[in-house]
Amino acid sequence: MKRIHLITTILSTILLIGCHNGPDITSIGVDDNYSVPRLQKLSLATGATGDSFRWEIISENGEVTLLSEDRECIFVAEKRGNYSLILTIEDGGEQIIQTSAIVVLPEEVEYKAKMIKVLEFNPAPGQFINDLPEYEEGDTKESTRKKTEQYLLNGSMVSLGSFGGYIVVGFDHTIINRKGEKDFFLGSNAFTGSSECGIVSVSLDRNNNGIADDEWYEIAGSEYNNPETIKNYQVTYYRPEEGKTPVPGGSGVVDKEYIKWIDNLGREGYIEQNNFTNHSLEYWPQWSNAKELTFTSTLLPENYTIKSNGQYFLDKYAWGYADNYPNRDKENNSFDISWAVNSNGEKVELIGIDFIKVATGLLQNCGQIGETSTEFIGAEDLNL
Ligand SMILES: [Ca+2]
Ligand SMILES: [Ca+2]
Ligand SMILES: [Ca+2]
Repeated sequence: MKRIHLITTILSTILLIGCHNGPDITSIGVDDNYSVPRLQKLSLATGATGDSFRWEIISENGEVTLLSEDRECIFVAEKRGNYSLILTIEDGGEQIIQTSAIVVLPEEVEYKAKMIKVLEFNPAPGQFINDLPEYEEGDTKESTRKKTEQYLLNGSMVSLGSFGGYIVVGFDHTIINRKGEKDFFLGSNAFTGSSECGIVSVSLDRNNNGIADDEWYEIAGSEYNNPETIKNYQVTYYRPEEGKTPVPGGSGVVDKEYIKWIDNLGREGYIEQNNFTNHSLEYWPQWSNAKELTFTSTLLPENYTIKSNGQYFLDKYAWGYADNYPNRDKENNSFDISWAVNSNGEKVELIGIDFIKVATGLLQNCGQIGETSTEFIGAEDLNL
């Protein structure tokens, strides 16, 4: 049936090209032939006028997939082979059908399943900032980004600091969204009682410029519709004055009024400073001259309880967060691209993704163990 559809389509194309009453087909802007390596994107757009657009791809075995109903279309294939791309334009009752042949080639250099780059490292203040990665005199934002990348490529961990601090990572190929399957894995240092949940977002490099300047889609995890979850939550942190007088707190808390923050709901508070672990006592990113730092993300409800022995227990959320389950639990650290939603909370079906962002999703102090911060140890494509 699908093959018959293809033949019919090709016949209609020939018929329509022979027809001179329809829209101006010279402005379609789509070629007859393309070739592209597998897991690399082909970005197409038509300049033709029309009331509606429909881009469909037909694989060698006749499987038809709708790619787009806009002027633009992104095609990326997991497997090498021959594909037919059908663009159908309706304009004032007329129909144009353009068929392109796409040859998908094997890659020249074998792809890596693991992330290969850090595009951005922008942590919020926290006890492991300046330690993970380690700050050295003269470091800048850019040298810190490179250092962060090196840490992760060597299998070391980095810390995103308090609420909103984030990292953006990329790959040497597009991660395909396999239907009904999880697509990528994120590593962390979570263990039972130490779930420091990070909000995960994904992005497709639609303009194909290698930069994460495209729309972000949040992975709508188990708490996305929890009424206590706050979307578009914004916090500004204020750099502590040099030589500030500490205000001692409880056990292990050196300064309970260390780094002031104000949120977009009119609330304020402090990140406490502690001496529980052998970390730098500087919480502010030392490579930054900024007097204040503002972060926006989704805020999850506080997840700690205090046990009878006084220890803080940071309970896990069900699914869909980074730094939530121990790394050995591969299933619960794996994410389906189809969980992504747009800024209106509507589900989106992405063909694949190029960038992953992880941001600390909690804002809380936990006594002697200090503020909650998401840690990150790399990302991996599960479909390669
Ligand atoms: Ca999937
Ligand atoms: Ca881009
Ligand atoms: Ca952690």
